[in-house]
Amino acid sequence: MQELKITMLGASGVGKTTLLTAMYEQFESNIGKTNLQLTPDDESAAILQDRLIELKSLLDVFEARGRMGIQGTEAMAGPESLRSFSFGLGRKGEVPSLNLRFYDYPGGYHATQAAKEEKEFVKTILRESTAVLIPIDAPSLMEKSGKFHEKINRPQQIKALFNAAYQDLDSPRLVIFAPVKCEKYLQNNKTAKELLEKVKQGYAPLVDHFNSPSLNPWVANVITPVQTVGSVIFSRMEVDSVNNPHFYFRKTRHDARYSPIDSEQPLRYLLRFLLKVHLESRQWSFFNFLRDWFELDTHLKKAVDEFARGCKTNGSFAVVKGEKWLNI
Ligand SMILES: Nc1nc2c(ncn2[C@@H]2O[C@H](COP(=O)(O)OP(=O)(O)OP(=O)(O)O)[C@@H](O)[C@H]2O)c(=O)[nH]1
Ligand SMILES: [Mg+2]
Repeated sequence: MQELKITMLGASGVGKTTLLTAMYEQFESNIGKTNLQLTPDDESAAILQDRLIELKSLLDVFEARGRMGIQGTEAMAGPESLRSFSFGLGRKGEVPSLNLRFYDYPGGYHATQAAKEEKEFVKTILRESTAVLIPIDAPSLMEKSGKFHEKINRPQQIKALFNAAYQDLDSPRLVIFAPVKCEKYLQNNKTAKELLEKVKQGYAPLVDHFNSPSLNPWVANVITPVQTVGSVIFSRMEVDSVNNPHFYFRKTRHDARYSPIDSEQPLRYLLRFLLKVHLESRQWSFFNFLRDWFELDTHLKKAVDEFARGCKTNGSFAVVKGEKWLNI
């Protein structure tokens, strides 16, 4: 089966694994309403299901501690042993015809002190991925005038990675900024717009880089906030004696349940992008698989089109650049 790679990109603790888990959970309920079907392989399902149980149970113990904690991602035997998560995508009731492989690595891999092979690993998957999903810790960006944005989200490290990985690009790529832990800011339109502006400001050097002559033709960049928990909102930040921020959250209600919102939006944008790339019908070897995928099955193409038309563009959602790769 043809395969497409997607990488989660971000510093340790920003929420890569939590976002992937929320996406997994919502694929079922949301994509299920369409004529598409996304089926995880057994091992991916087992691991994500464990993360999901962990997330849900954390919500129960949450009130006592005011914060949640799921395990950081680890690869015991080095990058090569790292798990990826695979989902078959196809028409409902049919054998999946395309494989989406998500890479979720430990954020420490691109920290200054990371081993060379770890840094190389991230660079390679970044280069090979059709789409990149960057979870952004929203409170760091929004609270105390964004004072902790650099420290928590590491935008400069991310820019350096793109610098190294996106050289001599000759086909399109999709970069998705996904603010998470953002429930508080999406309660009204004013703060939602503010979040949008802060994301643009906080990643302006990276977007400038995407606008450079060699990358500008190829990079599409969107912002899709995802409420990965839904029922937990930021309440306050404390800064300790060594200037490390600690974030405290609260449940919206005592009996609030895990209820992620918009976690299928990145996938809608990805499919929209794939459809558009296909419609351009230029011959990029990187996208050869699309021809078979779409052309052999017009019903699938229609289903993708319908799903892709559900991309949100209001509030904090926006296409930052590369609109031409998303106009369908
Ligand atoms: N309140 C709240 N906490 C979150 C949210 N997303 C993640 N967290 C918490 O933030 C912490 C880090 O999340 P992870 O998903 O493990 O982060 P990661 O980017 O995978 O981190 P590494 O695996 O170390 O690279 C966990 O303790 C989560 O429970 C969110 O949307 N809301
Ligand atoms: Mg992780």
